[in-house]
Amino acid sequence: SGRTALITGASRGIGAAVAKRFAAEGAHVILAARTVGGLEETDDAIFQTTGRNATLVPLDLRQFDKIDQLGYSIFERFGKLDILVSNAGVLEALGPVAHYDPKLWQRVMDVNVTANFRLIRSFDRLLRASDAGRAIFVTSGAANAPYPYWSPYGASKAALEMMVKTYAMEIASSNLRVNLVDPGIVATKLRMQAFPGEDQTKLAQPDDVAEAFVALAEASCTRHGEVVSAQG
Ligand code: NJP
Repeated sequence: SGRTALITGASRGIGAAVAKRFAAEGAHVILAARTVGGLEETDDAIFQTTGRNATLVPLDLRQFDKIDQLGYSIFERFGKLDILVSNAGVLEALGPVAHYDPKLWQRVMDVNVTANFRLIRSFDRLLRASDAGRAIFVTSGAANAPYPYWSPYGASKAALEMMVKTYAMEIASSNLRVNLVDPGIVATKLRMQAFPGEDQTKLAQPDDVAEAFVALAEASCTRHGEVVSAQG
């Protein structure tokens, strides 16, 4: 409570659920995504339960200089960042590697890998300025097992995991704790894109996986450089 948390991909799905949980725990939440309407929906839900508003940041994470600008504005307003939840991610179309659309490939890499690098680069100092900084990234089982037609997604999450684990080692002596969450299968737009006919009511819902993020953000949490499964 009383902490400031930036959550990317907070316009819907897992990011929206995590933002609501953090706000309910007393954090001031900064919500980033492209879709203004989605950010406003998340903010409305937060206001309903807490009587407080979030800070909304409409932003395309592929515009990397906007990430730097967000870092500057958070520095100017808060002087530090306590919690980063880098949740935004894309799957794009499924298809065989040999025929995959290079534009879509680049989009997946930009959002799932390079934007995360730029977030680390822009927010490292701000997170270390917190007494108990926490950075949480979102990976996938696809980082560790090849699924036919999922190559850019799997490759991007594997790259993300290696980058984040490397970062965790480099900053091990600081107060900042860095981890990844593997959410498992969750009923969201991304999941629906991959499995259009699926009955999403039978799946875990975004609210069900938010607890893992809350646990990793606790000031008492000592986990570092780990991949934590949100569904056990
Ligand atoms: O997906 P979805 P999830 N700039 O599509 C945002 C991982 N995961 O909640 O920009 C800024 O509902 C987008 O916002 P908008 C997955 O890889 C999931 O399932 O408005 N933001 C939206 O808020 C991802 O890392 C499952 O379109 C951008 C959010 O990202 C994380 O969970 C399984 C953006 C995506 O919401 C959340 O995904 C798994 C951009 N350029 C891992 N592009 C699962 N659902 O089963 C996208 O293993 N966003």
